[in-house]
Amino acid sequence: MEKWKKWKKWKSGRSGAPGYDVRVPQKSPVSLTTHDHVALITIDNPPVNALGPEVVDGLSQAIAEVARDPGIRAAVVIGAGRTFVAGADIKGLEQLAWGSETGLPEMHDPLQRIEDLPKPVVMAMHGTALGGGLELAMAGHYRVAVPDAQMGQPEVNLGIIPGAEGTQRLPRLVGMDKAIEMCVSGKPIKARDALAAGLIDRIVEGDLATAAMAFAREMAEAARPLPKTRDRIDRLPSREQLPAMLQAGRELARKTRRNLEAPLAVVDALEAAATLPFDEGCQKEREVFFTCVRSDQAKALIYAFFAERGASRVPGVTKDTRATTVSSVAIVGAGTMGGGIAMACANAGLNVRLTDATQGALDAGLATIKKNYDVSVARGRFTPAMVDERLARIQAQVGYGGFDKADLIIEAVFENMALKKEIASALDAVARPDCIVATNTSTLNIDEIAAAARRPATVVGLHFFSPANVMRLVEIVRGAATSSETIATALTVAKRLGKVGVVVGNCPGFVGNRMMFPYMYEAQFLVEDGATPEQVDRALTDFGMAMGIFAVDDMAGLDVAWRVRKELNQFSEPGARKPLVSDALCEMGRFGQKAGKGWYQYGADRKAVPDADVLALIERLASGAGITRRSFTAAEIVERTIYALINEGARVLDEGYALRAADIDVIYLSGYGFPAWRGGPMFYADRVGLNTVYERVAAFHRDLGDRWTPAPLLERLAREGRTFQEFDRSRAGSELAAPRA
Ligand code: 3H9
Repeated sequence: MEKWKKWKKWKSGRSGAPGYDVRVPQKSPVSLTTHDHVALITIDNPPVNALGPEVVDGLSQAIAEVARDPGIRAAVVIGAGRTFVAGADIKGLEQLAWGSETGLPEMHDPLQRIEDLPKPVVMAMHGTALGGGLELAMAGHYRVAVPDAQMGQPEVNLGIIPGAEGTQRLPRLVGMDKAIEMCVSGKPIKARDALAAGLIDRIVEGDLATAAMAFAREMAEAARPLPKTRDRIDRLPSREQLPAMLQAGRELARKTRRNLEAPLAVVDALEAAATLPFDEGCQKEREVFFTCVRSDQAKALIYAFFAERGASRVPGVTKDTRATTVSSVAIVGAGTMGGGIAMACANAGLNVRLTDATQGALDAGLATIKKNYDVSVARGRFTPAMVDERLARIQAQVGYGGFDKADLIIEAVFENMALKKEIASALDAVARPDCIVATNTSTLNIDEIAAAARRPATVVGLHFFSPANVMRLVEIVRGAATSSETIATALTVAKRLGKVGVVVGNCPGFVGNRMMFPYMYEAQFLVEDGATPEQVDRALTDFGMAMGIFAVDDMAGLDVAWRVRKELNQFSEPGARKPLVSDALCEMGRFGQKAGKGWYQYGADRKAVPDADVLALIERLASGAGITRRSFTAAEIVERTIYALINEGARVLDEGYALRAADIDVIYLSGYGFPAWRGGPMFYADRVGLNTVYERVAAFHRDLGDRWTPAPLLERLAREGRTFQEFDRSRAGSELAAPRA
C-alpha cells in the first residue's frame, strides 16, 4: 500500500493534475479515460459492442497508450451500454462466409499485446461476453463480472468455431472437459459457474467500472507476476487423459448437435491446445475456422441468425410506435394451448389469470400445468422453489372477474368460429380500451373474429405452437383492422416470452400451416403410391427434419387436420386428388399418440412402431383407387415433400401473406423442426438453385397433376436467375397483403 501511495504522489507531482483525464480518439468506438492512474478503456459500439475493425483498431490504440503512459498503472476494459462484447461482428463473418477475404478482424496481435502488457489488464464484464468477446476477455490478466453476466463460445450455432484463440485459451483456464462442453453446446454459463470453473477471478457488486478499477489497483499494488493465459498449462490434461476427453466430446457433438459440422470441428481445435505449443495451436484453430466459415452450414446458420432478428422489422412499426406495456395477462381456456401459454407467461414473470367455463375444466388444466412443471423439476430445469414462484403467478378462476385489469387477453379455446366470436364479443365488454385481445388460432379468419368486437384494432391473432411453453414460434396474425400499436405490443410480448414473433397475413392456415398442408398431403400421396410412412419419415429425418411428417401428425392428433379438412373444405376443387388414408384412420379412432395408434402404434414409451394394419389399409385403399404402387428413393421422397413446401411458400410470398422469404424460413426453423443448418425451406431452395427446383416442380406438374402447378413467383425467379434472398432485398419495406375475403 505504501508503495502505491508513493507512486501516486510521484505521478501527481509530475503531471500536476491527479485524477480524471479523458482521451477519446476521434470517432473511435473505443475511448480511454484515466481515473486515479487506472485507464478505463470503454468499448462503445451499439447495440452489442461487436468487434468490428474499428473496435479492434481502437483497442489496439488504447493498449498502446496504456503501454506508453508511465502515469497509467493498470487498465480496465469495459463495454458501454447493456453488455460487454457479444462477439465478432457477424455481418463481417457473413461476408467471409460468402467468399470475401476480409471480415474477420485480426486479433492475434492485439490479444498478444494485451497479454504482454507489464501492467495488469482487468476485463470487466456485464451482459454477455460471447465469442470474440470472451476471447478478448481471456487475453486479459484478470476478469471480473457482475452476478448476472454470462460468458460463452456460441460460435458453433453459426456453423463456425472460435476464431480468436478461444479454443486455445479456454481449456487453459477452465480445463478441457469444461471447454469442450462450452464450445460444443455453445451455451453461455453464468458468472457463478464461470467463477467456479476458473474463467473469472471475482464477482463484483455495485458499479462495475468502480469495482473493476479498485480490483485493478489492488492487482497493481500486489506487484505479483501477471498471469498470461497462454502460458498456463496447469489445467490442460495429460497425454493419457486427453483421448477419453476428446472421444466424449465428439460423442457429445454427434448426439446433441445432430448433423452439425462445427461442434465436431471445434473438438479438433481444442485438441490442439493440449498437443501443440500455443502459437501452433492458434494456427490449427485458424485452419479449422476457415474451413467452417466457408461451409454451406455457416452460410445457412448466419443467414438464419439475421433472418430471426429481421422478423421484427415490420412496415408501420417503428421505434416510436407505442406498444402497451404488458405485465398482466388473462387467458381464456385452460386446455393444452391455454395451459401452455399460461406457463410461458408465468415463466417470463408475467401475472396470469386463467379461466375456463367450468371448475372441472379449470382443475384439469391446472393439474396438467403442475404435472408439466414436475417434469421440468425432474429434468433439473427448474428447482421446486422456481416452480412454486411460477405457480403463484397463475390465478385460476371461473368467469371474467378482474379481466378489466389485464393488459393482454389471450383467448385459447378450441378451433370453433362460433365459440371464438362469442368470446370475442364477451371480452369486448370487459377488456380495458387499450387492452390487446388476442385469439390463439391456427387457421381461422381473424377478421371474422375481430368483427365480433367493437374495437377490432386491438384484436390480433397469436398462433402459438404446442407445447406453447416450449416451442419458440408465435405467428402474429395481422387482421384488416389490427393497428400498428397492437402489432408492436404483440412483438414485444413474444420477445418477453423468449419467443420469435413473425407477423403474417390472414389467409387460411396463415403461413406455417398453409405450407404444411401440401407437404403433409404429398407425404400421404407418397404412401398411397408405394412408400411406407416409416420410409417417408426416415427420408425426412435424414434430410434433417426434427421429426418425420407422419410422426408429427400422430403427435398433433390426426383429428386436428381432419377438422381443418372439413372446416376449410379442402380438396373440393374438381379433379383434386383427395388423400384416402387419413380420413379412414380417423374414422377408426386412430387419432395418433393420444389414442395409442395413428399412422404408427405406440406403447407406454411413446415410441412409434410401424403397424401392419396401417400398411394393409394403405394397400387396400390404394388398390381400390386403381393406384399402381412402386418404390421410392429417399431423394425422390425429399423432392416430393420439400418442394411442395417450397412451391407453396413461393405462393404465400407472392400473395403477400409473408413479408419476406426469410420470415417463412424463421417460421419453419422455429416452429416446424426444419434443420437450421439448411437455413429454412426458401434458403434451401436458393442453395439448390431455383431453376432446378422449378424444373422439378414443373415435371411433377406434368406427371402428377394440377396440385403441382408451379407458383408464378418460383417460375419468374427461376427464369430470371434470381433467388428468394434477392427477391427479399428488392421488396424491403413492402406491406402485407390485403386480408382474405
Ligand atoms: C465470433 O465472435 C467469432 C469469433 O470467435 C471470431 C473473432 C474474431 N454481430 O439478438 P438481439 C445485433 S461469432 C453483429 O435482438 P438480444 C442483432 O443483429 C459471434 N450484430 O438482442 C440485432 O440487430 P438489429 C459470437 C449483432 O438482447 C441487435 O444486435 N457471438 C451481434 O435478444 C440486438 O440483437 C454470438 O453468436 C454480433 N455479434 O440478445 C452472439 N450480436 O437490432 C450473437 C447481436 O439490427 N448474439 N447483434 O436487428 C446474440 O446471441 C444476441 O444478440 C445477444 C443479445 C445475446 C448478444
